[in-house]
Amino acid sequence: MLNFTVITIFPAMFSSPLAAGILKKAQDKGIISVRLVDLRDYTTDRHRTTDDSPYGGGQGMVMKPEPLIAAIEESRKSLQSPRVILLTPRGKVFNQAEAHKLAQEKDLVLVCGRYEGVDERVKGFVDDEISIGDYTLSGGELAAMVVIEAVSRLVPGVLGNVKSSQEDSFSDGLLEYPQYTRPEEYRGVKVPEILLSGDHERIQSWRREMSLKLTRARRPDLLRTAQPSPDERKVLENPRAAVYLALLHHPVYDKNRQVVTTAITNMDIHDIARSARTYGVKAFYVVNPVKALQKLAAKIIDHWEHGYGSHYNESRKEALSTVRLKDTLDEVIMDVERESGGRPKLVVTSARAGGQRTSFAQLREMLKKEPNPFLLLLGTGWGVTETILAQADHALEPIQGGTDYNHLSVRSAAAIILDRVLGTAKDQGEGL
Ligand code: JD8
Repeated sequence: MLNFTVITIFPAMFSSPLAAGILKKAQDKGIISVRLVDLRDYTTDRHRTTDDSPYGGGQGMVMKPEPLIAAIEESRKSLQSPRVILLTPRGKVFNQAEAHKLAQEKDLVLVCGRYEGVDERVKGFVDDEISIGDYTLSGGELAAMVVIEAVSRLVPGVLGNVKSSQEDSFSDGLLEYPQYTRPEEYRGVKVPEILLSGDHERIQSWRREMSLKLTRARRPDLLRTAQPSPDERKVLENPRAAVYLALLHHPVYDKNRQVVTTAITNMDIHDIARSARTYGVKAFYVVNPVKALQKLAAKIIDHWEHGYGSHYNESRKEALSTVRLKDTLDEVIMDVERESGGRPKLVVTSARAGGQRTSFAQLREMLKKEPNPFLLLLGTGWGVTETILAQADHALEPIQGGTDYNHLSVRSAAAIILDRVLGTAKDQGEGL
């Protein structure tokens, strides 16, 4: 049982919506009740005034505090522990999760303003402020009605069966799949074959797929909260060029611009491997021609892939299985070509400014359009040599932090680059 109390100067606005359909039935069954409180009954002057002109001037009228607060205090006295909610465009935007929370309450008091809104001091007498969305209404009444309907549907017994509220749009965070009824063909448009098949398992998975695809197309923001399963993510995946990553230890510059070979570091291998695995990089090449260093790296990897470490930490093992040791960049290119069948586009990353640079957004777009794999090259030391730069198809724009200090570790740069190129944060596109 959930009781709504509505404080308003227009109780009549609620009559017809409450006198039809599900809400009428729910009241008849005694599962919800709605008490309409006429704010004018809490005025004290003979004109029953609820508004007044604003201090400081300006157009329109403001709801006086006294009648509103008298009505709220009366409700608090007569009810056990009601939740008092002011409907206002400044409130927290109402959604299905909020509706679920409110459906747990016993008594909800909905306070409706009009005109230019309520005197600021009323806000100290309410528990919550709610808005139903970013558009302008003339008062809180229709907003209150929306809250009453959305919340009532979630009160046990209001909907015929328990299932229908769980099958709703938003209950699983996705948009509804397409619905059809008779006739089988209407003005040349047929009902999808599968819905006539009687195969309920296939129908269910078709509907789920439709929901996911529709949600991606219309409301990609919802996909984030819906958390589709790995199988469902597959359904939504956009084909994208394969991305490989290489950490180049030779040829690179030292700080005096001498061409050198840098040492392999344990932490670079581990951390970049984990980043690579996280962002779906096909393989992470560590390029170093010094056999002794390669041996050391191989030993580290073997420990985590096959040795004691493989049992100790499964996810580390999974990440390190993407690591491949090579002598030279040419060998890497050949290996990528062997595996993927296409010559990789070479993308260098460099902290140095200048030259024709490809932006991160441009690279993201290229990955969607180009059939060839991409090889992202990370330099160690003081960066890749001019020779390598000349070989590259693209030079990525440098990562900039907006200060004069520019000394990211290669591990950090790798993570930032991978996120910018392959990440799926809210403003990076698709939505998954
Ligand atoms: C309460 C007065 C109108 C508000 C001038 C004309 C909710 N999602 C929503 N949009 N609008 C409201 C809402 C509007 C209201 C009142 C709720 C009381 N107005 C005023 C201030 C600016 N307009 C709402 N919930």
